Amino acid sequence: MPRKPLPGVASDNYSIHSLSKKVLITGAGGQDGYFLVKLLLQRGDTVHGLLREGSENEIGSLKYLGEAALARISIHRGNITEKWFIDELIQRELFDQVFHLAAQSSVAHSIEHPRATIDTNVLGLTNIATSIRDRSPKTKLLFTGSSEMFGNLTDGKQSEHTPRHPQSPYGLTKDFGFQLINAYRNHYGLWAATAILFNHESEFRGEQFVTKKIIQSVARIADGRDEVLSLGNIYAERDWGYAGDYMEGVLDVMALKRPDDFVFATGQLHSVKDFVNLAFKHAGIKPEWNGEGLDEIARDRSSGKVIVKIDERFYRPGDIKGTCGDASKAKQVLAWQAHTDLNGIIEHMLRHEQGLATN
Ligand code: GDR
Repeated sequence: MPRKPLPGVASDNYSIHSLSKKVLITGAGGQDGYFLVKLLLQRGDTVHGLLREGSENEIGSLKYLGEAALARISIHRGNITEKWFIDELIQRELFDQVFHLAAQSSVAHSIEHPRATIDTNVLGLTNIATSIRDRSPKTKLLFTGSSEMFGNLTDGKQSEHTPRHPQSPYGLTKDFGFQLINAYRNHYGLWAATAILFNHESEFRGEQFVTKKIIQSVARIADGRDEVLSLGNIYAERDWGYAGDYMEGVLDVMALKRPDDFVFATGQLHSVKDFVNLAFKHAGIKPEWNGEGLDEIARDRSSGKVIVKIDERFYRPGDIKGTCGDASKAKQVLAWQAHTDLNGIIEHMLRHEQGLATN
């Protein structure tokens, strides 16, 4: 299917996606992989997915695509930290486009395991970019960066020009990636771009992230089960968007003739507590909050049961207090916008969770 012409894009920097492309998605089994693979298959591309070695029967979120779609994907298994493996794959397949999504993506995990995070995120990207440079220089490379590279929100929203002050090992690896992509673009002429993604959620979100954790508990509480949702800093604020919207933006970046970096965000700031309240509201439960700090709790107003408590173990050293993105460049150049607001995100997530429970 040909891509829509984009109203805001200067025509000399936009290539109509009329010919089928041969595309590799690393980390295809994750949340973002699901949406990206779906969009690429709809476009008629030849899709290759790279999944982590060692989980041979696991295809992650791809299982939700269904049999017919799955039959159209070529799955490769391997480790992005193995240079020989990446070299061989890139040289043999000569992809038109590589979307590098594979990463250790949990900030909390990166604090506990900085070395493993650096291995996967830094070595992995370096291997892929260097293999493309040396063995398939016409391949376009898109790296999914992160708002974590900015660190805390100071004044104004964070854009492509905001100074970067990463706080976590994960944020440092994403800052490294952003700079490496720039260096390879400027020094070696590679088509290489970073999509700087703010928090993006969906029904396929991993359980280690706060939104999924909240939705799973809310669904169980709504189902009448005895459950208390334990959280860390509920006053942390994030700019939460819908992963499906962000992957559409990522495709728009890849369609540009000249590479460039773009922020994808909603520009709306909400606290973890706001998310909790909204999720309960969607499930028909009214939380009543009392107490402060580690003693803060929420009770179900109708049953009186404690449904939320604070647990020190979920606090992070150096947590980012707030991030909020300015996606006006993506709006202007790519005619991109986030269609799904926080209510829409919660609806998608809760419906999926409640559906799983009844299956
Ligand atoms: P984040 O996402 O670190 O922003 O990174 P996460 O959902 O893990 O945390 C968001 C905020 O919630 C607070 N929080 C908790 N977080 C978790 N996971 N579990 C809890 O119990 C809890 N209680 C409070 C956190 O302290 C934090 O402030 C995400 C990832 O997707 C990255 O890969 C991505 O790059 C960035 O978003 C943009």
